[in-house]
Amino acid sequence: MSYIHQSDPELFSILNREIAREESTLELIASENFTSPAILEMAGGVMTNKYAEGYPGKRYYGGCEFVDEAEDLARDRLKTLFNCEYVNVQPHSGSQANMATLMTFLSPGETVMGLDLSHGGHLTHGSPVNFSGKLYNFISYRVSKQTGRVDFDEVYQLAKEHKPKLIICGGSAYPRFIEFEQFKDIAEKVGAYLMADIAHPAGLVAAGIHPSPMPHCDVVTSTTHKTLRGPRGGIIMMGKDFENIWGRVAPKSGRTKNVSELLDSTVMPGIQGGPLMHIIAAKAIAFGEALKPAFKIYAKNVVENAQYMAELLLNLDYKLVSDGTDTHVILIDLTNKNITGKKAENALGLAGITVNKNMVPFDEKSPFVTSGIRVGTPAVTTRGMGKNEIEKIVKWIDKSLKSCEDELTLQEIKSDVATLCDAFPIYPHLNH
Ligand code: DSN
Repeated sequence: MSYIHQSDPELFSILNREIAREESTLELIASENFTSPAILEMAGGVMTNKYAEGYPGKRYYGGCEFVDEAEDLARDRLKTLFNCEYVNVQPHSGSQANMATLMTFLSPGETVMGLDLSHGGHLTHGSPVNFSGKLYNFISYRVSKQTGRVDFDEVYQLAKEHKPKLIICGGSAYPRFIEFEQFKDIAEKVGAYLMADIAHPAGLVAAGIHPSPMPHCDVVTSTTHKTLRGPRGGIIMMGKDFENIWGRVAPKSGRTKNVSELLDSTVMPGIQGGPLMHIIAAKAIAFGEALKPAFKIYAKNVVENAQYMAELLLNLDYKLVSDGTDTHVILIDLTNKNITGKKAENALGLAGITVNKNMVPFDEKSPFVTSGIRVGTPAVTTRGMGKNEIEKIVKWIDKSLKSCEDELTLQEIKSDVATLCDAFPIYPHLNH
């Protein structure tokens, strides 16, 4: 008998409807995934009760001996996973990880470069409605209209002109490998720090399928819940010789700190208080899972599924930004199909296929309408789906978009989707 059922039937019903939704629909949002039952259990466990401001061995509260062990394990595993020497596993989210990093390396008003949100970047890479765009002087670079890939001529021109103190590479809707080496070359030429946000491909990096940022970037941030398949959260990492950049990050006042101490103190007490110890322990489980050989196979399957999906979509005359993908992300420009991203998201939702509308580079529509949708394969691959299922999914996507006004057809597809999903259960132990 569920405790929630007994104490709060209203929330029990909501929870069960969400379980049923996740089980019976196809999750194609590129940033979502399904954690293992072990991660779910830890994230819902008693460590949520513990206050542990500070870091292992240096807390402001008593009773931290066991959460210290969990955080130490998370840190050690993360260092092994990404081959890095500094990690901070406390950021509550990717945005917090980015905020702490920007606040460590920059003073308000300083110049930074990041990929334009409408070209695949992220809110925290300088959007004017976000803290990043409000606190810093962000200069956005874009992708090339011809290739859909970062326009490095433009990046270099802008970097020479604006002399940023830091350049961010990475984003949320960039289907190709992040070109760390090319960014490093430009950052070095203009004397900028290089920060990579690998929130999207982190699991692929961990598995060695995507190049690693560590040899090229001064600092790396990520989330833990996308391709990395952990609980919802953020992390910050630095590679091997990070203390060499100390001196360039001197705080304006206060006692001298090296860059790792500065990053730690920007996370806590700078922007956060008590860490989410249940989530940090769940991150430790996720990093342990990602270190196992099975995770490499999973990550390889994610990319193979995405590349097969891209090939099938191209055969059906869908226009893909950059003409394909190296990763788990496909960005579909629907302009030639005469349907907006908003309408496509709605139609696919009615057919049991969850995606998000997304701006495409040089989009003429607003972010609330958009000309595209972003799809991704991490979640369906976690369910065990492969090429056969990808073929069905692409046919359903195409049929749904062609029948976007025909509710009956969308209902029929939804029922076929549910039948397929039944054969690939996610959490058989959960009631719904
Ligand atoms: N919202 C995330 C995504 O969907 O990619 C990025 O933070």
